[in-house]
Amino acid sequence: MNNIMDAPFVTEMRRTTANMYRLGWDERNGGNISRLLDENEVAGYLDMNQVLRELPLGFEAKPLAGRLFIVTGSGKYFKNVEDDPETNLGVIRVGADGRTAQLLWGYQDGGRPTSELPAHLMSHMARLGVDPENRVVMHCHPTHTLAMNFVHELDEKKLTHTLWEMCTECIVVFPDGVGVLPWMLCGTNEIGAATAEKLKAFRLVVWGMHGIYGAGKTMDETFGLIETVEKAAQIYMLTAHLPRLNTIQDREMKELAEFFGVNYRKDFLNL
Ligand code: 2HA
Ligand code: ZN
Repeated sequence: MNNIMDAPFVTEMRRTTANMYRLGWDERNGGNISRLLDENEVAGYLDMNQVLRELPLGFEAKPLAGRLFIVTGSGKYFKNVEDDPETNLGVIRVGADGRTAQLLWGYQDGGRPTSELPAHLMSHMARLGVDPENRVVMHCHPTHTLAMNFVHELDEKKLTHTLWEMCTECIVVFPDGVGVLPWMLCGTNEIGAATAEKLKAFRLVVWGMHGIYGAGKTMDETFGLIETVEKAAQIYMLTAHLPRLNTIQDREMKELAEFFGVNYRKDFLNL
């Protein structure tokens, strides 16, 4: 058996959480990541018959029965993942009944998966329905995106439009736009279901006055989506209080989307 510390999926989680921590997106225990693992990625690193613990999910995820995920731990700090992945991360398999998580590795201090596991697993189910290649769900608290939530209308069309206006490439990176949920209690099945519903139409969902969710095929795609929103929000926050002399026009955004061949939310432009 190979050492799981050398597994690419562990290295990727260590690097990504460290990167997000240093960007200031994941203070204290803020943020969580889950990545769906293919069985052949895990084979060779883990004995699939050795279940360390069984944890109740508190909801049903039957379509994910048997699927494997690497997930950040509840209450754990992104700051600490790099140095101690075995305490701060876990590999779980969804049980045959869809109601339990079987721990195969990690959470070695007796911990459990993120409190946002309902939002993560429901989001995986929703995204897989739209894109069978979706693998990653990521949540964090990026500073400027959050700041923008307090001074900009939390309306999907208006928020997406403002973000698209802030960087030339935004409409190309997230042509599907950004979904928005109002402030809701986090860690619940309700916010999980609401997030998953939004992720059927968007790969990005803002949780009003809390943070953001991203979903994608790879860690890079998902990180890149959130990074691009955060960059646009930063430009917005640097300029919102100043007179606006120039702006990218809607016809120019249309030109960009058409040139790069992306399927964009035409109803989010005012043409
Ligand atoms: O896990 O970010 O939304 C910490 C959070 C909850
Ligand atoms: Zn959060």
